[in-house]
Amino acid sequence: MKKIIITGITGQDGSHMVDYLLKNTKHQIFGTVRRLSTKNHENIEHLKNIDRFSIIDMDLTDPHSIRNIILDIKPDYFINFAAQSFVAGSWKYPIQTWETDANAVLHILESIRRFAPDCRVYNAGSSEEFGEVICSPQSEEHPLRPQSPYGAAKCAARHIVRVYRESYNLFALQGWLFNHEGSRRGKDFVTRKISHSIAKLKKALEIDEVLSYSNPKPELPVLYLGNLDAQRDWSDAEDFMEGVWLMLNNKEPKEYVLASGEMHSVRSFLQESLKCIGVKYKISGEGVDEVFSLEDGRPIVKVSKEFYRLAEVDELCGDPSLAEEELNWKRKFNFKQLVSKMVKADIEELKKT
Ligand code: NAP
Ligand code: F7E
Repeated sequence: MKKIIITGITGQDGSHMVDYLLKNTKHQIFGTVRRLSTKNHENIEHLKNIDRFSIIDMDLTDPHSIRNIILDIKPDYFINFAAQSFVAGSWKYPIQTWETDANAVLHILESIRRFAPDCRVYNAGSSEEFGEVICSPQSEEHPLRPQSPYGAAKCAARHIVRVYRESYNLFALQGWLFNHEGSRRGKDFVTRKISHSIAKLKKALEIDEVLSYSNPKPELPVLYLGNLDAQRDWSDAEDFMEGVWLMLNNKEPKEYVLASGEMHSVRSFLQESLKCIGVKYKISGEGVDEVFSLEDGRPIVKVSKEFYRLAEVDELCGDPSLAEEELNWKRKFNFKQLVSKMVKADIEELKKT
């Protein structure tokens, strides 16, 4: 039985990776969490009392805690999903972003080199490393031109992973993953922010119908968003876990792009979500004055400057053809299926409250 350490299991990818590996391998899995004042274990609640799975403590900002888990467990695989992953937050917390997304990767590599040199290491890379792109779609050959402290930290991690791979012959790699989403996504990220708000709107409209006699009609919850014209290459998070595992079990430590190859705007994600609940709306105004309202005039979506970025990456669109050809990696969900899956999951979640 091999031993796998996965960091960041309270987050989206870490929790899905635990599920994927429990289902598709017989290995022993150790998932790391850090201490928070208030526990946030919703994504791993279902994993209690599973023999092959244990939770261990590790904080990326404490090199001793990284060293100790590697020394104690001597893993065969180390999958590092833990990070300060919110791009917008990386301007507010640049040092913390650098500590967790760049420096911690060096601490991981140093401990792996010394205490578990045969371990296969995956570090989570990002399309944000391509940043201000020079051509589209972006393949593995595209230069690194990050536009945020987050993107720059992921680039630094990429370089140190390569240096350790080449200097010490480690099986260490960092895939380029474009945006991937789902019902375990944090609610600050735009897709989940939308799907959760649309589910809340549906619930409010159901109550509204019961109170149809009330005059004036009650206000509805308003969703505030930033740049509606921003575009991303969005996929389903569960589809990507298989791609990461295929990279880790390849014959050589080669780095691949995982993406859908399609771009969609925040506006189209929003409109597709509204379609899922069958609500009729009209749009007025432009830019920061744009408003989505019901036919009776009540606003449901407004734009706020608060959610605009200091620098936007305009044209991230990945080319997954190398991963499809060489790893035989396939996606199951397209854009419309992803939106519908997320909105449905949030509607179900709200029914429980
Ligand atoms: P996520 O949901 O934000 O999860 C991040 C995880 O990192 C959480 O479990 C968090 O723990 C943990 N973490 C943060 N700071 C830590 C620290 N100092 N010590 C230990 N753990 C810490 O992110 P995700 O979407 O799953 O992404 C996984 C990885 O892929 C990240 O490295 C991200 O940058 C990268 N990535 C994601 C995407 C995407 O579209 N999802 C695309 C490209 C790359 P807490 O719960 O305690 O905060
Ligand atoms: O923003 C626009 C915003 O925060 C997507 C992380 O997983 O993927 C993720 O980073 C777009 C941006 O994700 C709002 O300006 C508009 O253009 O959901 P996001 P992200 O920045 O793409 C990459 C690949 C990672 O590596 C990261 O870890 O949506 N946008 N209005 C908004 N964004 C947010 N958050 N909130 C808004 O209200």
